[in-house]
Amino acid sequence: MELYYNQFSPPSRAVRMTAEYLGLSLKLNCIDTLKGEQLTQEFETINSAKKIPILVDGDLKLAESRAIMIYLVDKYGKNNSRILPSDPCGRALVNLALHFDIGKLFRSIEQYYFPIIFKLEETPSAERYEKLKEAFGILDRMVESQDYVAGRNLTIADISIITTVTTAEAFGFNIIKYKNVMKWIDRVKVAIPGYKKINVEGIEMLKKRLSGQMEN
Ligand SMILES: N[C@@H](CCC(=O)N[C@@H](CS)C(=O)NCC(=O)O)C(=O)O
Repeated sequence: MELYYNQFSPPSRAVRMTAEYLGLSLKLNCIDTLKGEQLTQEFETINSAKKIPILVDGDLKLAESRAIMIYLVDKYGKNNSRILPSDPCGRALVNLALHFDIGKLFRSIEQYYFPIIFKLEETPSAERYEKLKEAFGILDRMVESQDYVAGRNLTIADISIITTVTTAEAFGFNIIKYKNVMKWIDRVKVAIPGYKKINVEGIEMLKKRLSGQMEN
């Protein structure tokens, strides 16, 4: 199985940590999106949307990190019903958290920070900042009365959301006042195999790249 990825990319890191959790080995092909390597014709034949991550497993070329994570557990994760429950109720809660991540949390981070990072707007949007804080408020309440985002166990939703949250932090978002999120981070980072090698190293590289970019 091959993964087209980048260490800076939060969804790529989520897929890699899921594979690590399942004990799967992936052939890693690094795509430098800042150099536009995802825009080549060769890459377009793998993913017409020109985005990473992409998993190639035989004839299957699969985009969207959350779809990839579900596929990996469904196909290769025998006896891993904890990380993605097979009962409808448990799975619904994981789906809920994954949809919250892509539709609200990651989206609000992207909408607030990308114009600042890529210098597209002169003034940061106060309205989008409120939306970002609202999303973190929802996450904080999600982990107020349960240890993980979808219940009592670590699931792929935690793996996806931890990459989103740590990316927001790298962009400069202050998460300290979200007390339940802070406690959840401490639980999640020790529960995910390969967290340090994959997520921490990726975040450190991202921070270095961002500070270089800020200096330009
Ligand atoms: N929802 C997608 C997001 C994919 C995505 O936006 N990938 C970024 C890197 S994190 C990318 O490939 N950007 C290159 C571009 O937009 O040209 C997922 O979770 O896989």
